[in-house]
Amino acid sequence: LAEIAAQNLEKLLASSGIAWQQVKAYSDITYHKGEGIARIAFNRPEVRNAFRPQTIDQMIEAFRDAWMDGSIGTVLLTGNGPSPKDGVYAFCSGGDQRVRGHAGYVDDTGLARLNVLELQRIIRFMPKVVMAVVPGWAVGGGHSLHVVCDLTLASKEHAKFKQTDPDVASFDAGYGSAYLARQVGQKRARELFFLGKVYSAEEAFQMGMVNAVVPHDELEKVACEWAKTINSKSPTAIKMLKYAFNLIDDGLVGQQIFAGETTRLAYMTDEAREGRDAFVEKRRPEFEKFPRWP
Ligand code: S0N
Repeated sequence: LAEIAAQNLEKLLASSGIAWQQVKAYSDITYHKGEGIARIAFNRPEVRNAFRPQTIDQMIEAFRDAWMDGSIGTVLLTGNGPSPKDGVYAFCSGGDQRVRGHAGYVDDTGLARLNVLELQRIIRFMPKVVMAVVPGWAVGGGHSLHVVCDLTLASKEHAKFKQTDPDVASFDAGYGSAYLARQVGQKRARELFFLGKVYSAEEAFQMGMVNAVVPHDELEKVACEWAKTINSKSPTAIKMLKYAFNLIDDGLVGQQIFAGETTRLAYMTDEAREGRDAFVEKRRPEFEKFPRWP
């Protein structure tokens, strides 16, 4: 099975047309970079790419690396596959129910965790575009991850969207539900969670939670084309737009992030240099030299 999974991955990576370089070998994910794009993928296709605490720890490490790497403009979040057992594709089927304890998902040390929420915040707050590339099932916490991504591309033939949270007595009461309602409207979001129906890529597109439906064999290629287009644009403009889109839903944290970046831009002005230099040189700052822009 491991050999089949490895062959599937090789085929998948080749289909993008990018000469990917593996960044680091992990047990539960794969992480590659190429041409300004980071590709981070769940790699447990035999369980529909369900995540356990270490899966998310590895994701967080990869995402933080992509965040800090100035050569990376766009991150693709996807799920490797298909399953070597039955040929079914998955983006992610949410928390691994086999390691769920009384207070979260239990890691190797016995600690119960909900660290997927930290991953959601990284996707939301990082200054780069994160695109969910959905080749198959996006379910439960996996569905919420696609919701929190900036963009979603879905396989025409195999992508399926479903919210099972209430079936297993868990609930993402943050971005997974409330922000989903921003995307698809209150009635549709409530339907998704209250009924737990399965939606095709086309239905998800019609609802407004998928940007494009792509023939399965072209999914990785199209995702990389979109990423290259995004990467060709002004990084500052893209970053500020992402934070502007986030701001209204993220309250004071959204304001803090947007404002922090305006501070960075202000630091780059002569006016800010004058403030710093005057302090260091123990003199009065000559702010009168600078215009009050209308
Ligand atoms: C994905 C589904 C619909 C696919 O159905 P299909 O194709 O019929 O496959 P199956 O035969 O069901 O599955 C194949 C094998 O994969 C295993 N498997 C699938 N999903 C999981 C999973 N999530 N955990 C563990 N194993 C999984 C199957 O058991 C099967 O294995 P074998 O071959 O050994 O029999 C279907 O599989 C499905 O419905 N899966 C479960 C989806 C689900 O309920 N996920 C959990 C939902 N909840 C969360 O994700 C919560 C996330 C979270 O952490 C959180 C976040 C914010 C706030 C709170 C929480 C919180 O947890 O409380």
